[in-house]
This record gives sequence, structure tokens and C-alpha cells, in this order.
Amino acid sequence: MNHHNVSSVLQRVRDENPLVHNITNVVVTNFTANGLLALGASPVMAYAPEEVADMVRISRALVLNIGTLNKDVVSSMILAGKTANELGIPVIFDPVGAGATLFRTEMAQKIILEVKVSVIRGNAAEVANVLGEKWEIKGVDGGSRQGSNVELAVTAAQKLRTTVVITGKEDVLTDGKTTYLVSNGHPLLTKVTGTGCLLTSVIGAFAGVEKDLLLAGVSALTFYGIAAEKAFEKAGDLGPGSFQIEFLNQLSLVSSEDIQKFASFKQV
Ligand code: ATP
Ligand code: TZP
Ligand code: MG
Ligand code: MG
Repeated sequence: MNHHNVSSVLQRVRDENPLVHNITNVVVTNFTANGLLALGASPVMAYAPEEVADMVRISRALVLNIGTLNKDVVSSMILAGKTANELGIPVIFDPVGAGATLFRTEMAQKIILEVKVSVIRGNAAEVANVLGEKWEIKGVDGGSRQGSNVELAVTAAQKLRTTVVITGKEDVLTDGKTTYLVSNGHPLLTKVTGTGCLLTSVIGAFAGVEKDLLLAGVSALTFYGIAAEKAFEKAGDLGPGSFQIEFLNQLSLVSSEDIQKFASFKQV
């Protein structure tokens, strides 16, 4: 993997404009749709059991996010996920708040048992709780912790047989054998709700055009982090509100050349 092929995936997203089907939470729905549009992908949100299978069939990726889950939505997620599996469409899973309540943990585990998930993206606490380790989590916020999340991500990828992304100050991406660290990003991202959820959907857009999930993931993570760095330069002084709007702008402005110049990732 090099800066050239990492940067080329962004152009393919913009050229191919993949439809990303999101079954997501009520907090981040509008932000996610606008972020995917800014990037150059097409968002759709659809939840009804009567239509999710049909929507998956015309999509390039399916994103499942349990941020404001209930039993009916989980049933729709499993129906949509099974359809995606039959068609070979990548499923990206965000276990928002796993560990905060027993219901959330159990539903997250049920989803990954019944659906073959291509990528799990969460903070460290969420991923640990999905694995059955009981890590403290404050609602949906994982907080920060000393040390690297590499070991946790590798264990999760091997046990769950999927690609795992753990985000934080540094992002870890692994398929259990090969592991990358991405250090682009900005702490202000943690002051805007939904930036983790939108990232999960952005990974969906990249996975929709690139089958190599490590390449798709590193591309998405560097792109997203660089957009945050540029947004901070332009509007960070003004506070999280202006940063959020400028971040949306930067999702449409960051170019393949920017990724070649500013991407910060390494294999570990
Ligand atoms: P949490 O609710 O625990 O913040 P999340 O689901 O919102 O989790 P994050 O881990 O905040 O997800 O990741 C969202 C984006 O923010 C990622 O691109 C990540 O790299 C970035 N990010 C998170 N913390 C930092 C930080 N301290 N410095 C730089 N970038 C960060
Ligand atoms: N509550 C339920 S879902 C949600 C909140 C605050 C949004 C979480 O978004 P993110 O991307 O994990 O910060
Ligand atoms: Mg967050
Ligand atoms: Mg989150």
C-alpha cells in the first residue's frame, strides 16, 4: 500500500458515486446523509422490513448502526444484512454504545452472529464490549485510554473473522494479520456528535468501490482525518459549530493530491 493507491480510491468514489444504504440512528441521520453527499457518494436511509432487502439490492454498501436501536430496527438490520451477504455487498457495522446497556451489547452480538460483517468500526470500549470484555463506556463515548489499541483490534479481527477499525487519537485498522495505524484527524472531531457514525458510513462508500478492505479503510481514514485537519485550520478557532460546517465543506474539497501530500499511515 502506498500514497498513490490510497489516494486513488477517493477519485473512484467520486467517479462511481456509490449508493450507501444506512440503517442508522436518529441523532446522526442528517449529518450522515450530508457527509456522504459532500464526499461524492449517495446516501439512502431505509428501515422498513417491507423494503430493506430491495434497497440493499440497488446499493453498493450497507451500513448498520445501533445508536438508537430497538427490536424492530434490529430485525430490519438482520434482514438487510442477510440480503447483502447473499449478494456479496459489504456490510459495515458500528456498535454504538455497546456495553452501556445489556440490550445494546446483546443486540450487537446478535447482529454479528447472524450477519457476515465486512468491517466493524467503533471506539475501543465498543469493540471490547462486542468481544465480551466488559469495558466501561459513558453512553456512546468511549473516552481515552493510555496505550495502543492494536492488540485489541487484532484479537477482535481474529475472533470475529472480520476487518476491525478502532478509532481514537490514532486509528487502528486490521484484518487480524496485517495492521495499519492512521494518525490523521483532529480532537475537535470528538466535540461534534456523529463524526464516528459518519466515518463508518464513509468507510461504507470506500468499501463500495474497493474490494480490498484494508486499502478501502486506510483511504477512508486518511481522507477523513485530513478533512478534519483542514477544517480546523480554517474554522477551528470559532468552535465546534463552525468546525462541523467547515468539515462538511472539506469532505467535498479534499482531493487525491491532498491525500498524497498529507496522508499519515504506517503498517505495524
Ligand atoms: P467516541 O464517541 O468515543 O468519540 P466515535 O464513535 O465518535 O467515538 P471517534 O473515535 O471519536 O468515534 O472517531 C471519529 C473520528 O475522530 C475518527 O476519524 C478519529 O480518528 C477522530 N478522532 C477521535 N479522537 C481523536 C483525537 N484525540 N485526535 C485526533 N482525531 C481523533
Ligand atoms: N446517542 C445515541 S447515538 C448518538 C448519541 C449521542 C450519536 C453517536 O455518534 P458518534 O459518532 O458515536 O459520536
Ligand atoms: Mg463521538
Ligand atoms: Mg460512535
